[in-house]
Amino acid sequence: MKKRSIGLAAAGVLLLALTGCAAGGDAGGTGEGPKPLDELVVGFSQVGAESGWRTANTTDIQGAFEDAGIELKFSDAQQKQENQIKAIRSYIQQQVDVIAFSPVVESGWDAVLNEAKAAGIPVVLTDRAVDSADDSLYVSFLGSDFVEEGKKAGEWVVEEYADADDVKIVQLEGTTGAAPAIDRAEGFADVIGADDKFEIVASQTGDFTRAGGKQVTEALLKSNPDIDLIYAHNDDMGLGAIEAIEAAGLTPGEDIKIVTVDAVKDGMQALADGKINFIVECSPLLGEQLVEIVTQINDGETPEKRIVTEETTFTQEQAVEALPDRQY
Ligand code: GYE
Repeated sequence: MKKRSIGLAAAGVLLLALTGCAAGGDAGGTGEGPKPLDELVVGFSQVGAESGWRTANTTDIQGAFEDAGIELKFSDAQQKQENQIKAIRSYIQQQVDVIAFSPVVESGWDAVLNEAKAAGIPVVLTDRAVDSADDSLYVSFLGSDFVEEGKKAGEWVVEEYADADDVKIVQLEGTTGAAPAIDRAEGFADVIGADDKFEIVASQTGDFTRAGGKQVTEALLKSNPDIDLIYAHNDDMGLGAIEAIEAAGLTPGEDIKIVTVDAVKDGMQALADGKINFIVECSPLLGEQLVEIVTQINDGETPEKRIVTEETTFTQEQAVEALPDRQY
């Protein structure tokens, strides 16, 4: 009898050691072995509702978790980093199984991510990157290659203006400090920088919003009436620019050409209508892949560190064709 209880105790210690090891050893383990999906809880901190892309992204993520039968706690940070930090801290306090978030800006996450790590809660980055030097602070980063998107926009511009001698460009930047704003500017500059006939005469943030794009374009048209092209880091700012161009008595898509990124429905409609000239796609449909990452973590597997979203580009003709089947 005595012998047997010692045996059980030893087995218990062994089990504790094993599960303890899983929890501490890799940030990807929930530490307790797989839970039934309906017992899993994921906390998601969204950037805000600044654009059509963001709304589609939220709908897709919420839908995917509902379909999978996994509870998703959701909070909208209204484009403020402090709100995201608060949300993440509250998810840590609630001891959720996984935290996912789309960081509004790249910098300033180390402290809160270290708190999540210390609590043994794996973190998944969706859509946007952080610039932390310590990549053990997150398990996986799921999203687009924004530098590549900027390059695709630049390549179209180089081809479109192959015969021009002098091209004046206005850039409408996304949220200052956000990965897609930094990277889309970089990729674009890399490509057009090869030829000095391209000049970015002004570059200002419109915060990824329609109102921001409109306001900045209105002001910039006054100081730069002879611009040839607007490169907007997302469709919404391009749509705002269209309003400003029309209000100035000019024809968007002709007098001033427009290139954007995203390819959400309103953007695609404007492209099909000839008001935008080219769109680089950025897919907001990350929900299913995020569910898969969460499931892998729950199963004790290690998800891929970087998962790049597949995307294409659209000309005006391609937009006319694609529009009827566009989901978002
Ligand atoms: O392009 C823009 C949104 O982070 C990829 O954020 C996302 C960007 C998207 O507001 O419309």
